[in-house]
Amino acid sequence: MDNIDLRSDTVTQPTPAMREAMAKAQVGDDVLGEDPTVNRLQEMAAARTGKEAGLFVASGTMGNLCAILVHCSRGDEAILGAHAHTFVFEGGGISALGGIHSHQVEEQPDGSLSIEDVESALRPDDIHQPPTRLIALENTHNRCGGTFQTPQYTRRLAEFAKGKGLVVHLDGARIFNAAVAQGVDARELTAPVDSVAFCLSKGLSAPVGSVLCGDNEFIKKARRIRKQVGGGMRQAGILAAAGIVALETMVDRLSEDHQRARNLAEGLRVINGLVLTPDAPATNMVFFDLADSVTLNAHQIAEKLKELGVLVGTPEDRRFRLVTHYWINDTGIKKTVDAFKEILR
Ligand code: TLP
Repeated sequence: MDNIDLRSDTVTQPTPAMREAMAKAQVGDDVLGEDPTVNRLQEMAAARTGKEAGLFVASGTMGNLCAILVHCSRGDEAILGAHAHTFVFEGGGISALGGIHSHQVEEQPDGSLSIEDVESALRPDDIHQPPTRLIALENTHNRCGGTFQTPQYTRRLAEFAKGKGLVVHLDGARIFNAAVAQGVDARELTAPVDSVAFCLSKGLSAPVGSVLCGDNEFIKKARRIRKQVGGGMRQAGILAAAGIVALETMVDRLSEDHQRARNLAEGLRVINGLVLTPDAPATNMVFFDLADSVTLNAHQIAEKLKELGVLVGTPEDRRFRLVTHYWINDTGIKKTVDAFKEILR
């Protein structure tokens, strides 16, 4: 029996259509800019984000790293959410490789950074302090619960940043989840910012890769940095081909994952011992906690779930994260709820 794997949408396997496109992909040396499939994916990505150009990178982490290294010099300060993926889960790459100082601002419940909080984090023109250069957003916001921010907020924040001479980078790993959940075009969430990195290998199910998008000048510099960090790939069209199928066929269906996440939350909410917030999940992530009355911790419960064929994420000792995606169907949702019921009964 195949496991029901809700640990992340990163576990998604390529679809048969992707495998076919990969097998047939026309390729060339992408370091020389000669891979027609990579070039096509980059053009599509730029069009879908309302940017001049795109750059295919190996991962979301590499996309964020290249972007922030382009925007900031050594000693500059980047304002990041205190729970931002770039701050918590990217190995401190911007500091290790770019000497970039980071300044944390606590997120609002929807994952946004309030403009007031950002304003009070700005550094004065004082030789003792690192100069503020960049604000990074994350949409959807992973650790805030897969929450999304609106086009209106994104525009306001970007206008504020512009007025202060700052740039905005968006970690849009799941930007299409954010767009589909709100019924807006992704461009409305990406056009206001200076750069955006989105992932092909999460809910869109491609096996590898992200695309970093921005203006021509930015992408030219990002290409150089991608090479410096060892991300210049050669016949990468094999991978980009799956990314094209992902963009063409996997975006609109994300609403199915969001519906299943709501169904999953509904099923889990009524189980004694699990504590879910009253709000329905915003996109494809369901976070919840264990009630004090439960003696097992989340890791022990995860082990028992595994024996029943259900894999879940345990970001904290008493906290779970379950992520729906293309390979999770209604039966999987039901089996997951039943497995929790059996363990907690
Ligand atoms: N997130 C992964 C893990 O690293 C936690 C996951 O399972 O959710 N930005 C955001 C918002 C992300 O959630 C992730 C991956 C990344 C960037 C990094 O992407 P990759 O893994 O491609 O480097």
